[in-house]
Amino acid sequence: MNNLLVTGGCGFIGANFIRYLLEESDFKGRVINVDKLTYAGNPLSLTDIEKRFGVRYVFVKEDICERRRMGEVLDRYQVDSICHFAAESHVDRSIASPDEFIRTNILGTHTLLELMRERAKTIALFHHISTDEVFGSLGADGFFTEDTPYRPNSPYSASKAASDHLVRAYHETYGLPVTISNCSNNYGPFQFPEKLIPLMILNAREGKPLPVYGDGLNVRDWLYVRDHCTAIWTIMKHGRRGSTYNVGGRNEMPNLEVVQLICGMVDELDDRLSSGGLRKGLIAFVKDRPGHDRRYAIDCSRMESTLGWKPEESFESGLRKTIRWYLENNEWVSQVRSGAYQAWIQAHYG
Ligand code: NAD
Ligand code: TDX
Repeated sequence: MNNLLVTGGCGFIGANFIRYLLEESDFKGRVINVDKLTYAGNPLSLTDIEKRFGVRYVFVKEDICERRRMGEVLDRYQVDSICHFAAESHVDRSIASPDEFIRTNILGTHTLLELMRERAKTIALFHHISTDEVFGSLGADGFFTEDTPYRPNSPYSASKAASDHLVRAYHETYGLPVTISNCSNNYGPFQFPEKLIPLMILNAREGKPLPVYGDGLNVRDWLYVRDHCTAIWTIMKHGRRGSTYNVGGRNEMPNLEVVQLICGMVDELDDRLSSGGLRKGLIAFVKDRPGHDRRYAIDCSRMESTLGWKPEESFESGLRKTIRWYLENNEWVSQVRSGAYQAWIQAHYG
């Protein structure tokens, strides 16, 4: 892997992955980051990387659905491996307007696979980043394994499921060297504050209401983003081509408990509210998300037993690091919350 194309590298996980690759891993090559810079893409997440890593980091603003121009990028930079993050990623947005999810997540992935098929001799790996949401919702017991049948419930998860199927099919039909990972909910630095954890941290800091959907008892498994990055790199290096791997944090928790933990930590790390009250008084139960999956839980024993990977961060330590990061990075926060995000919030929530 000398010239690695990372799609969606200005998003949350992609930016963390590029940082991990260049700053911490044994990767010695060049990263070519292709990102369309939607509302969720923020080059500010990588400005220091651009300065510090010079020729080892290239940024190209491009849409993965643009087949001709993406082909030129692959050829110009002699891309020999691909790690594919680019996607529309927020479930609530997919419910409000699914079109871009179908376009980027399905057609965009298909475009990349076709370009790789044309360059089968030069591109040695396509790693596809997917989600546990493709498996649908669990009851009180059990875990998703790599063999759990797909049963996506939102336009987002249906679009990710379709992309997973395409990647697998291109391996079976054309023999393309692919790997797929399905991971649980990530959290950590650089996450756009529409997702539960950063939204709650920032609202709590600012004394704004903390909107908990439904009864707050929906369960998610939380994976610290750096643990996800080590898992991806391990799969890319050692994963069996044609295989899928479930990646989870072994940190299941109901949403309400997550929000209460955040309230307690923000009370501890930041000044008290001007009213002197505790942040958990800001919790507000709001109308539930349509089709809201009740519980996700990942069995990541394939990662552990065949690749020797396991998550390092506990939820308590990861959450504390994440809260500190959001409290200390005001410039990033104010930039990503301006413009398009605000316009969407206004249009969506009134
Ligand atoms: P994100 O929304 O933060 O970032 C997505 C990035 O993709 C943005 O930088 C955006 O500009 C870019 N992008 C969108 N459309 C594009 C297009 N047409 N062409 C080029 N770039 C485009 O998402 P994330 O949370 O970093 O998620 C990354 C991947 O991981 C996604 O595939 C997502 O489905 C998957 N995933 C995320 C989570 C999570 O908890 N965040 C969990 C499981 C799987
Ligand atoms: O304001 C909120 N209140 C609330 O109760 C928000 C934004 C969310 N929630 C709930 C809904 C979910 O049960 O919190 C849980 C987490 O919600 P999100 O952060 O929107 O994540 P989720 O829908 O679980 O999906 C995430 O994990 C899997 C990512 O957004 C996906 O890209 C990924 O595939």
